[in-house]
Amino acid sequence: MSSQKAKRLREMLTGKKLSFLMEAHNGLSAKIAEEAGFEGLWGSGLSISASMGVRDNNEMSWTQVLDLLEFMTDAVKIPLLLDGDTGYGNFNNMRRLVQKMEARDIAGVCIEDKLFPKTNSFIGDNQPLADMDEFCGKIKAGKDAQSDDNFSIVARVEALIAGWGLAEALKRGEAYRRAGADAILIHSKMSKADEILAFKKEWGDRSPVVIVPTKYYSTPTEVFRKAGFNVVIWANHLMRTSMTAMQQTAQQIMKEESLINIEDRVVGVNEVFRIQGAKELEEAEKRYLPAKQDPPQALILAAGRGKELGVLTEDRPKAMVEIAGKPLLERTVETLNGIGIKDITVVRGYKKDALKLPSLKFVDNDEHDSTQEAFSLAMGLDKVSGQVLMAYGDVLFQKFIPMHLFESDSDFCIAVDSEWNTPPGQNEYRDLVACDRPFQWNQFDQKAYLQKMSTDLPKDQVHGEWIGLLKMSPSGVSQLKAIFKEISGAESFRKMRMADLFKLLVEKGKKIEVVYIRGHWLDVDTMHDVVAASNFGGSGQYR
Ligand code: SPV
Ligand code: MG
Repeated sequence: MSSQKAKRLREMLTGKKLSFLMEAHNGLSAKIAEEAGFEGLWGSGLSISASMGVRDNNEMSWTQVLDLLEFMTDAVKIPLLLDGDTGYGNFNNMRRLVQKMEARDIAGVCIEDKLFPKTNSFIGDNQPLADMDEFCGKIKAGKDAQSDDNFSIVARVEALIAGWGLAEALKRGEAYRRAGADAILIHSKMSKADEILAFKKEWGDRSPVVIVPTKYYSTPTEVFRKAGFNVVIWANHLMRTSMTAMQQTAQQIMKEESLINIEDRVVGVNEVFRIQGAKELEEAEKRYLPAKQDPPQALILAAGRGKELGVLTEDRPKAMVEIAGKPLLERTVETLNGIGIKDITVVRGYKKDALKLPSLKFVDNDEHDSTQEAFSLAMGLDKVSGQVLMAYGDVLFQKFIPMHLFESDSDFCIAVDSEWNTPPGQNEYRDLVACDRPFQWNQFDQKAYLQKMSTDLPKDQVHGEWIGLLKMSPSGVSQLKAIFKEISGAESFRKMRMADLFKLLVEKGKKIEVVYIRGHWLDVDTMHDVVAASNFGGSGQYR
């Protein structure tokens, strides 16, 4: 296994120019560091523990640290050097740690010569150091466990932190180098760089040297460069800067009970989405998910009065006549909502102000007295797009019927009741239909197509009755709009009924698929129908 990230970290450690590692403690900070231009990350023990709300004393288990590191390395292309504290145990734990890190493409680990559980270098004095030989064994075990030659083990010398002085630091550094460490990290808690500069002077170029100027931050970086250090670690400033920002923001929102003075000072959610890579997912969805179809829309023709209903339609259009306490139109809307159709446009005309229901769109046919259905359909069609279901406003139907229509890929598809004659309909105006084949139980897999629609087809030609539902594909909608444009100037257009329109479509060679049903719908034309409709929706067959 050969890791590009491990190779890159090794190049940074051994290169001639001074390199920088930026602290990161989760996937987000890792991405932010990478975007800022850093070539490598420091998986800081202090920052990771702080961000998790625990102490820098190995309170997080090493596998919890590993899980977090996986998010960090997955988030970026640059290498990560883990602050591995004391190696989470003895030589044996170190071996396992190295193997598990390599499996997650972590480029290297830094271990320090202190005792488990470790204490942060800046807490207290006289911290006990590990036995030098035992620590050398840990380094050797780690080096023997790695499978990629480029995986780096950095040995952190804490002799200066623990107050043992330069000679001890050099002695330990040399022992760790001989044990196989790829670099030495010499750490200091002084506010001046004197100690680490003295170390480097004595150390020379025996092996790469890494420093962490958290305390001697006022030293110009040029000094480190001139002294010949290889890598500088900015060890905790992303975590600390986020603490400053979070403390200020939390306190202000607590005090003001409002976001008004905060919003413009923080990144917008679009910036969050950008750094999360939302755009890539959007593009991948286009490649891998089936193309999304807009949900179908419905167009309900409800401009007419329905004179046959007498007093019931004196103050309201037929679609608002109540069936068992609920307007006809509301029932239709509920059925459509039930199959996911929310975008519903209603063409209204007679007593249009009485036709009110929430979340509907309206088109007004103010010439409803002198026009017929095709005129209303043409008006409504201008306001809809995509797949459209046209329904008469005075028809109740069970939801499986439009569902069947939407299963068809034909541009035009109508529902036809093959039981048109049983029992005899009450209404003299019926859209009777002749198809290229009658309904037959054993022909479910064969499509049927409309040949004729008329109110007065000879009985022996009738295969069923159109129930007032027409599904149009997006192309069907455009075709019909084009036809309306062509005929809209003709006087006959104003009086065109749906049967006339279908006749015209057939004449123009349009194929109109017929889906046969058997009952489960009802049109409300007469008082008798109103009574029958009160029972609609049960399990029986109505018509
Ligand atoms: C860390 O980042 O956790 C370190 C460096 O060990 S420091 O806290 O500066 O000692
Ligand atoms: Mg640390």
